[in-house]
Amino acid sequence: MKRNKAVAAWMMTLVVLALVLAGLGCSKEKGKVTLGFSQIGAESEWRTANTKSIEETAKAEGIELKLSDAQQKQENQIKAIRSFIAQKVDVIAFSPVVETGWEPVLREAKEAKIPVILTDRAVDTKDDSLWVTFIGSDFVEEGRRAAKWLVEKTKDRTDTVNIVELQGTVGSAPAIDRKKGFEEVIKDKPQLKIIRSQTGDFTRAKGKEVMEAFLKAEGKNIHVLYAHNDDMAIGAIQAIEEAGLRPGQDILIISIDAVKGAFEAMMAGKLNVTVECSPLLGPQLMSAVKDLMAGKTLPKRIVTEEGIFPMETAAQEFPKRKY
Ligand code: GYE
Repeated sequence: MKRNKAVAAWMMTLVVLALVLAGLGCSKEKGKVTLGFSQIGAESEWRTANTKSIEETAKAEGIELKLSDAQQKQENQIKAIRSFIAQKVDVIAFSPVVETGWEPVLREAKEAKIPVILTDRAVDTKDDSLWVTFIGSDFVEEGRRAAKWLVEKTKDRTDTVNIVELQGTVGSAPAIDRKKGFEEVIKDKPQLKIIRSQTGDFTRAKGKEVMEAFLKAEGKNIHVLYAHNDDMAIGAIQAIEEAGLRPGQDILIISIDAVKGAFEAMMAGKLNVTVECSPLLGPQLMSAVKDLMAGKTLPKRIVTEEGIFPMETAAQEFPKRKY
């Protein structure tokens, strides 16, 4: 009898222990890692693919994502970051629309002891301790790759090659760096000349509008278009066709991103080359978040690997493209 009682007592203890452990498991589930992410907007095919990659990987990794769309406005991003701080998220990540003006809000995050990860675009701050790591592409290198393609393509020409440039968002890292890399390569080639350069804000509509203005001012004088992203190039292609010229032939077109729309334009013979810039940053971001939560130190810079696709390779590469 006594023995039976003792066994029952032991069993009870085990049941209680199991319940407590299960409870602990639940509370861990409730205490899921929370990531506040301030996205720039939905200005391009690239950006849509980037948002999708972040949403899908967060879900797959069991990270609770609070996503906020800033509609291309820095003030909205600052508001979103402040609200993430107030909500006490575990990690903040954001893709800064422009490079400057972030110190005050980043300092607030630091004081709240919330680590900040930069994705896609960099910031220009004196104090590097305000952010943990920057995950994204090397935009200067992308600009260089675009220019090197042009140098090779025009190497037998002796006449002046007039280039018009559609820049990305004013003050943004990719616009500054893609211009810099391109200019660095063409500066030793006096026959390659940028005759007009203006922002098209990374959108199709603006790309078209600005190209129309370039065509009005320069007409057949334009030999090359260098667009800082595919969307602006696609908008410009429309403007060129409406002006009665042949994009890809009368005007050589170089752009950056390598989104599906660019491959379609290349297969139609209207875009000559696109330099790859991958928006699929979700996996690298989520693994950085998990590493941070595990107390690991992250490298200050995580660079995305990418290539370049001339028109001739488009049909073969198109089926493999993921964005
Ligand atoms: O090239 C453009 C997008 O920051 C790399 O932003 C990104 C750029 C991309 O709108 O299409």
